[in-house]
Amino acid sequence: MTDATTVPDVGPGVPTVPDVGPGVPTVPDVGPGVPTVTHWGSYLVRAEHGRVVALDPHPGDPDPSPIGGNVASALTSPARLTRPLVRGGWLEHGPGPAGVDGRPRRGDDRYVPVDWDTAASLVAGEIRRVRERHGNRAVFGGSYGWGSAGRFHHPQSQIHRFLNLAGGYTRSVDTYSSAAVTVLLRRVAGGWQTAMDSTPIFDEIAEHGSLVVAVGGMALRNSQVNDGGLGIHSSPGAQRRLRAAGVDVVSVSPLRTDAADFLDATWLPARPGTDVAVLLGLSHTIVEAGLHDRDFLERCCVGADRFLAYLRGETDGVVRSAEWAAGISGLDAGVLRSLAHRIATERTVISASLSVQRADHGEQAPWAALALAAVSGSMGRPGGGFGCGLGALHRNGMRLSRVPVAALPQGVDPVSDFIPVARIADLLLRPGAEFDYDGGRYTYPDIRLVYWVGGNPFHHHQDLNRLADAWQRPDTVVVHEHVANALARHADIVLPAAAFTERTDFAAGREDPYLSVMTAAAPPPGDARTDYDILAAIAGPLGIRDRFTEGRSADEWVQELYRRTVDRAGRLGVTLPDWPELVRRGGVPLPDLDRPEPPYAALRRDPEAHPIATPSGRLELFSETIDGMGYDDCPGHPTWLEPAEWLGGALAHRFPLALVSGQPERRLHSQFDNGAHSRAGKVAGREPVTVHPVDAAARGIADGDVVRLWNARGECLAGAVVSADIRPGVVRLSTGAWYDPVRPGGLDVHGNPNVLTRDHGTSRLAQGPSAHTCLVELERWDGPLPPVTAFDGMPLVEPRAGDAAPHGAGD
Ligand SMILES: Nc1nc2c(c(=O)[nH]1)N[C@H]1C(S)=C(S)[C@@H](COP(=O)(O)OP(=O)(O)OC[C@H]3O[C@@H](n4cnc5c(=O)[nH]c(N)nc54)[C@H](O)[C@@H]3O)O[C@H]1N2
Ligand SMILES: Nc1nc2c(c(=O)[nH]1)N[C@H]1C(S)=C(S)[C@@H](COP(=O)(O)OP(=O)(O)OC[C@H]3O[C@@H](n4cnc5c(=O)[nH]c(N)nc54)[C@H](O)[C@@H]3O)O[C@H]1N2
Ligand SMILES: [Mo]
Repeated sequence: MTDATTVPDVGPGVPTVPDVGPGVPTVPDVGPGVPTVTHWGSYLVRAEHGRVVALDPHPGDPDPSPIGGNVASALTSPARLTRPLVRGGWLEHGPGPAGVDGRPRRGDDRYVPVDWDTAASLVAGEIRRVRERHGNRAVFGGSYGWGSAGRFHHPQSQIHRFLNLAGGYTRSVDTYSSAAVTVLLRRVAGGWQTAMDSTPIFDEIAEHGSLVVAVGGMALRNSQVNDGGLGIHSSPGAQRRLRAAGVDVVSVSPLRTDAADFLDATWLPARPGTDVAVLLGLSHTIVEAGLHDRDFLERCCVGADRFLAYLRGETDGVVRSAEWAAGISGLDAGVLRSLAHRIATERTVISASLSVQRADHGEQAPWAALALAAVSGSMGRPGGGFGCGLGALHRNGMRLSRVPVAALPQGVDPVSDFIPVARIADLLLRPGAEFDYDGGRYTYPDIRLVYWVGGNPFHHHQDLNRLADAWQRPDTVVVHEHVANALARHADIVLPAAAFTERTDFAAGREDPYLSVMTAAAPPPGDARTDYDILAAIAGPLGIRDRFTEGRSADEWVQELYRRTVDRAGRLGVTLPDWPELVRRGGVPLPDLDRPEPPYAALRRDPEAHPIATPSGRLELFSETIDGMGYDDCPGHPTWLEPAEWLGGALAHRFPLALVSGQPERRLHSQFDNGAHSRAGKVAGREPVTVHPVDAAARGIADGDVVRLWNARGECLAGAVVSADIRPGVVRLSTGAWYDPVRPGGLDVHGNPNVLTRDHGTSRLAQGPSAHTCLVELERWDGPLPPVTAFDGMPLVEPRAGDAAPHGAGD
């Protein structure tokens, strides 16, 4: 049964040729298809016999992402969810903690198909039971994750709107991407947006700049991706222009491939986790030579005196010199000294990627980078200054559209409880315990119901074995998913969600400003429905259907949100076509509107007239506010604090390799890992792990071998790629391989790095995730090879001969 509102009505007149404006081919040399937008680019979707068969790149995209090659194969694979499922143990025993009192564990159980009426009334009944017995704060609807592009079908907006109407929920704040730097910048630099608005774009750097120091690199593979949608991939071209203009790039990173080949970057492979020392050493060298920007430090910053005293060792006798930094980072002191001289004498961007703050004391690296930029003389000048995650996503370094695009209103959450996003396992394991966050002290509520739509904690969270234990605690876990991934396999009620190729919507690629329609290309398979239709069905028995839908079908909502977008754009003097015309054209470019002066440039020009949103109105190199919180893991100025695990620490004797687990080249996070393009990158069917030849030889490992990585938290298999493009002593295993343990808590046979990473907040300030602080050991795996079962689909309860169908089953 397919719900009527999700049957695509692409209608006559839907163009297969998007109008992308002058300068690009108007006739695609690909087969017919309907336009869509993903987080990794725009495509034309081709379908045959009601099934998506291919995503062809947007004809105007000069550097299309091959990630689109995952979609068709993944959505038609055996892992695709096509009917509602309920976990056997939950059906048999009812709601309650799993893995105790003879109840099977979540993640180690089988599933029973049910019909939609049964599924919807089970979910509605649980929401009612939990809120009546325990209050709405016992519902966790954090639901962190990327979901898919689309202004209306955005899964987070859908679930948050629904749960707010259902009385509220405990939510999560900040992101896995940037928690530490976001909370820090709010306190010391006027906030994330202010820093982003002050980060020069590549073309300005090409025009005015001469040096980019990219701490954590700016991997081209990461600029394939943009949150919310992407028009065409214009970042690679902009990075090429930067190089052609003669700008030099220095990449401080354990991986050579963290800067594009064509940038010809100088590679400084520091030990992971030592960036703060490197940045302090550079600042000290500049100050010692008297080359620091006294004027900017005095007029536009507060606390420079405290920071400089720390650099000089006036408080503790430790001089943060280039030699000191070299001893910690493994870089050469002479190289650091000459780099410092260039930074102080040339127009420079000091960029901190997001990876360096996804680490123990992750607040310190971006703060030290900001301080170096303030010292350097380039802050607030064209083509220079602080680079907030330059190149980490497609938009970072590109000009963003300022045309406002409407979103689905989420309403207001009547519940005040929240967690910092990466404290999910603590929340479930320690109800009633207190936690610190950004100067406040809060309590974890007792969660009974977890409801997840459009994110994958069994991908994104650290220490998955700990999460899997924590996940047994609630009474009920409800999940909407496309596919039988580890999240679905750890849920009680699994509701099959339509994918973006199966629903109509619109989205805007904000970086190469382009607003596009997303036309449904195929109906959802089997009983799959849009998240909206699923939630509307559950809203019925809860008595909130009318308020949830406001009487609109999905397609009516899409057109309403587009109408609001047209209105908002009109108020800025921008005329957008009406919906039928947008559909006819496929998409429209958005014009570039006037921009205010970058906030740090305005600050430099006149700090009295243009203060930033800090207590002092200035950049804070010493923050009285943070200092006043009294956190020993986040002092009042940028400080080198030894990470809990690093190559210079005691644990390195037992686990001598640093693990970096950054973003995967062949997919977005865990999405479509079962797709063709992602699978083509596996080695012996496992996620590839990059190992330096010296480390491989010492362990008898050859390219292509299956290896085992382990530490005290967990173990996994992976496929060795032996390469000199990595610093010796470091291994790299990207995120996103679907978690596939042989038994609960046991060996993950597929290569998910999060069985190894640590689940600790960056500090009490931001409580961000600290995945990059991780030591491991490695060996060749000579044992029998356990098969990868991650892509096989949901384990179903086999109906025994003579059994009646389970209650409500049948399609
Ligand atoms: N070790 C380590 N871990 C990390 C990181 C790291 O660097 N190292 N990086 C972190 C970062 S930066 C991030 S942002 C997170 C990402 O973590 P997530 O955003 O949670 O990862 P995704 O795999 O994108 O999860 C999205 C899920 O939503 C599902 N989905 C997509 N569209 C829809 C939809 O329309 N409806 C429904 N119901 N479901 C949908 C997909 O199938 C997928 O399972 O990971 C974090 N984890
Ligand atoms: N293809 C693809 N692109 C993506 C994504 C994806 O899933 N796939 N995800 C997107 C998302 S959600 C985000 S938030 C951004 C993330 O953007 P980033 O956080 O910048 O990206 P990462 O890949 O996590 O890390 C970049 C590099 O940092 C290096 N690194 C790790 N630890 C250290 C360290 O201690 N010091 C230094 N100097 N370097 C270190 C690693 O070599 C790694 O390759 O990427 C986005 N881009
Ligand atoms: Mo992210």
